Parts: sequence; C-alpha cells; structure tokens
Amino acid sequence: MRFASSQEAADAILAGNVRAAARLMRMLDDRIDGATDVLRLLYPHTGRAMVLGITGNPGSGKSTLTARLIGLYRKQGKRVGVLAIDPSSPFSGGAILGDRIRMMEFANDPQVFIRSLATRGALGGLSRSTNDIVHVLDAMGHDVVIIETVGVGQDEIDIVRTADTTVVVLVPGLGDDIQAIKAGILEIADIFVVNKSDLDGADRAVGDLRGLQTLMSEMPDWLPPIVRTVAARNEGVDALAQAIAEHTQFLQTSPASQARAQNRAAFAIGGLVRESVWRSVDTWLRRTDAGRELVAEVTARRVDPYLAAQTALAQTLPNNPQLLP
Ligand SMILES: Nc1nc2c(ncn2[C@@H]2O[C@H](COP(=O)(O)OP(=O)(O)O)[C@@H](O)[C@H]2O)c(=O)[nH]1
Ligand SMILES: [Mg+2]
Repeated sequence: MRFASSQEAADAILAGNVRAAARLMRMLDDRIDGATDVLRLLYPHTGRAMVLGITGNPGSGKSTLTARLIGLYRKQGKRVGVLAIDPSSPFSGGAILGDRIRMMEFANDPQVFIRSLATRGALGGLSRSTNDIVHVLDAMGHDVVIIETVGVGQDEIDIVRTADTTVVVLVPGLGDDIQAIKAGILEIADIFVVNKSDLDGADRAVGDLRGLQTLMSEMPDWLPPIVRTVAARNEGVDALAQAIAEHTQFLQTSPASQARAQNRAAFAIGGLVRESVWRSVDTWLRRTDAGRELVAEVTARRVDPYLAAQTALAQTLPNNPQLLP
C-alpha cells in the first residue's frame, strides 16, 4: 500500500484501515520521511483510547493476562490494540513468538490489532516508537490500547509513561521481585497484579506489597490496589478489569491527574527534542570535515569535550531549523 499524500494516509487510518496503519508503522520503524507528517494529522484524533501498560519480569504472565483482557474487552464490544515490546530481543520473531501463538485466537478478529516491537532504538528510541504506535492505534479507533513490556529498567519506565494506567505484574515466591520493584517501578504502578496465585507464596507476596504501599504511586490520592490473578485459568481477570475501570474513573476526576498528564506531555516533547538534537549533532560530528576535526581535537586532548559540545550545538542548530524527521 502506497500513500499518495499524508492526508490520504491519515484519512485511511482514521477510517480504521488496518493495512494503512501497518504501512505507517513500518515507515515509523524505518524513520522514513513523511511518517511524522501523518502522525501530526492523526494527533488531533487521539486521546480517546484507554491506554493500559502491563509490565513485569519475563515469565510473570503478562502475555497470558493480556490475552485474557483482550477477550474480556472484546466481550464488551470494544476494539483492542496491542503493542508487545521486548527490547532485549534483537529479532522480531524470537522472544515474541510465544506471544504470537497466545494471541492467535484473535488473529481473525478485525477488532483486534496486535503489533510487536523488538528493536532497541537509540537514545529514547523505544519510548518514541511506543508513543508513535500508540497514537496510531488510538487514532484508528481502538477503545483500549494495551502496551505489554518486559522488566523494570529505565526504558520500560519511560515506555509506561505513555500509558494512562500501568499494571505491574508480580508472581509469588520471588522476594527479589519486591526488591526489584523498589528500584523505580513503585511510583509508576497504578495497579499491582500478583499473577500465578495458584502457586505457593501468593499471600506472602500480597503481604509484602501491602508493606510497601505507603511508598507507592506518584498520585497522592490513589492507593494502588493489589489484584490476585491466575491468568492461565482466567481467574481474577474481571477483578483486574474492575480495578482498571476504577483507575480510569479516578483519572477523570482527580486534580492530580492533570499535573500528571502535563508531566507526560513535557516528557514526550523533551524526548523528541533530545532525539532530533542528538541526531543532528551526531551527523555533524561524523559526516562533516569540521565535525571530524573537532572529534580529533578532543581525542588529542587539545579541545575539552565541554567546549566541543557547545561548538557542536552552535554549529548544528542554526543549520537545522527543521529538526524533526
Ligand atoms: N501456574 C501459572 N502459570 C501461569 C499463569 N499465567 C501464566 N502462566 C504461565 O507462565 C508462563 C509465562 O507466561 P507469559 O504470559 O508468556 O509471561 P510473560 O513473559 O510475562 O508474557 C507460560 O507458560 C504461562 O502459561 C498462572 O496464573 N499460573
Ligand atoms: Mg510476553
């Protein structure tokens, strides 16, 4: 599918055309010129989807839970978009293959759109791609967009900033898990799930989490609920959906959520600026005589990197009034 114009592409996507959306997503992956123009046309039509982030360690049951939630939302007649991210996998097939199989039951459902993202981008690249794809899924008219992402690193924390509601999935019997979540995911969890509650230690895991609850949440007036699930047997999924709905309701009424939305918008703008500036500077340093000369001077310690950074910025920015790709 080719686009005659950005407007034509945007119109097709807004009409829910799956092929057009898939094509734009490939253009975004490849950072093809013009993709951003389409995103700009789509943006006024975004903000309608409920964006749900699901994060947790590999094997905790995120994909199983995601499949259950898709099933539940489909029963409610909702359109569901899914973005499965596994940044540690350099192969788009690899780690997500199991997920593909799990999601197969929805393969023929035109109201479900599933997309995998397995590339680890440059600085901020992954959260940029996530944002872009979520905007496309939102503009296509999905009522719910689920982002499934692995782990608790900075990349993942940046990614979940895209979500309205973030579910952190833990499993029993992993005391280390509780330690790991202290590392930074506490404040991004809106809901905790103790999945695999059929295994020993579920009570203990819930108890440990309760003990940490005072430290949780960036929202002072929201205490993240703890939901037990057995995703493999579709147990507790209604309760999870209920908790998600309550959080959505909370966001619509809490004064703190406006501040959070503004923080996130600022973060998204900052990410785009960082990426564009870095790309311009990097290109200048590597591709121009003056840039290469400057690098050589710093290498030889005749110029310090602090001055070099200022020089590179001064050389780059005025030449690039159009910074966005
Ligand atoms: N015992 C048990 N196993 C589960 C449960 N949910 C998922 N699993 C299994 O845990 C494994 C990892 O699940 P998966 O959804 O791929 O985890 P992900 O890596 O977090 O996406 C699979 O073999 C699932 O069948 C559960 O509630 N109880
Ligand atoms: Mg998975």
